[in-house]
Amino acid sequence: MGERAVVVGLGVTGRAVSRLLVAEGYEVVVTEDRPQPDAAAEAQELGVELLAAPGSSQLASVVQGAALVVPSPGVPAAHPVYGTAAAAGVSVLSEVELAWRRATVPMVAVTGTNGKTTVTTLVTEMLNASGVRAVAGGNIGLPLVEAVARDVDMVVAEVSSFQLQFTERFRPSVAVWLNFAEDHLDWHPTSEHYAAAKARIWANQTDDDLAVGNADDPTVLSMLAGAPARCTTFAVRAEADWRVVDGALTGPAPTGRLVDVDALPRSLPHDLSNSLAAVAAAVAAGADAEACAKALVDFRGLPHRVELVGDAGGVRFFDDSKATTPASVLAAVQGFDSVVLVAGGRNKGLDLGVLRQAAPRLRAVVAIGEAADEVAGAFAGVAPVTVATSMDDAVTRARAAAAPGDVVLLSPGCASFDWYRNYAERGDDFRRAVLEQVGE
Ligand code: UMA
Ligand code: ADP
Repeated sequence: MGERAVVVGLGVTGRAVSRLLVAEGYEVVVTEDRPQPDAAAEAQELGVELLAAPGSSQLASVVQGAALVVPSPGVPAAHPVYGTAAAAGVSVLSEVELAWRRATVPMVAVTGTNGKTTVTTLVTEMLNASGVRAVAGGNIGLPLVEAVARDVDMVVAEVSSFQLQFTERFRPSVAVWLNFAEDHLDWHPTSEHYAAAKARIWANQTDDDLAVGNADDPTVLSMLAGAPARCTTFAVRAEADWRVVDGALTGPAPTGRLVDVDALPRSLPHDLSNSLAAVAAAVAAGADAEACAKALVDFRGLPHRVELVGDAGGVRFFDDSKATTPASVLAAVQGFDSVVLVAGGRNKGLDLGVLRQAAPRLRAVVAIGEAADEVAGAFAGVAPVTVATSMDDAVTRARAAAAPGDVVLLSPGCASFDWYRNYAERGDDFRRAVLEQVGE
């Protein structure tokens, strides 16, 4: 028998890591705190031992003597496995670290509180349009250990704080940190802990690598000052290497003027910020400027991110279900003059009070889910709020409040797990309710 590896969680990551480690000869034990009915059969198929809902002594005995522990991204900092591994002197490594150690091609990595999937997608499209065969992996859906096994020239990795937390040598050639806002306080004990995890994206880089940071964001900028790699900045407001000059996205020489803002399909401040970040990273990774400009002009956005799903009676309906932080809600609301906002869900431990800043653009608010009272509290005295008991009810109430010219925006600022399995299901349900009420 080979060395023992303990994988925590039998989700997308746990399954991919199990397959890799079994193929490499490890004896793999998967612990799963909330086993699904088919977990045992799945474990058998993977060739791993399943430890369902282990108690602390069971956990200690399986971790003791193991070569490594690989937690799934959703396993919070307070989980007993971390203390158990530390006590037993066993290293804890994330899937991102395992993937990095096996990668044979350079990696571009993208982190940030908001915009990761969008920028990862853009960078991948820019590289492919330039003839560099790139694949997007990581938090975007394709596990990174699978992405690095593909026959490509480059891997573009979307990495969350959870995945960066347990890296040791992870060293992307180009590493982008988009922005920082309060998030995931159900996982990280403090905001500082969350920022420190994100900063690990730059920690092991050297002079041969490039760190790309947002000069509009004070947290990112201060961390960039300590990054060991060469640095480049992008910004919409501040001075930066990549910025908007005379109405065009512009890079430092030799790139120069890239594309007119007017030619972009959407140009909210956060769209410009994401576009500049993507082009800065893609050019550094070998993309050509013309292909980058074309990728930006052709980009039609991703589902559930300020996506138009209905238009009737002068009212447009947008699905922004992927907005699970107050910062992303504020970014979306900025794009419209008069909004009926549908917000709420399961709060990730964040201060929803900051949503109040959106009030000047809001006609009304429909609060949903477990956090409905918190949402209502945030807008008390500054915008009319009603509480809905279902998505159908929310759409009915939003339509009643909206006037012609308004936008009804589902931008929850919260996770979806109170009513749904994930944000995509929530967005789909919103679209269904809209189309049922207003017609196709
Ligand atoms: N589990 C335990 N104990 C725990 C916590 C979880 O046993 O304390 C088990 C769960 O019961 C479940 C498994 O672990 O069976 C789930 O693991 P997971 O929640 O880490 O999810 P995966 O299925 O492995 O998916 C993860 C990412 N999930 C999270 O980061 C929470 C996916 O990002 C990612 O696409 C996938 O790996 C492939 O890399 C999703 C996400 O919501 C889309 N990400 C967050 C976001 O985008 O905001 C960060
Ligand atoms: P992530 O992968 O980091 O969750 P996404 O690209 O999926 O990011 O977008 C998530 C949400 O954040 C969407 O609602 C989107 O409109 C919003 N968003 C995207 N980029 C930014 C940004 N730079 N700043 C603030 N919000 C953003």
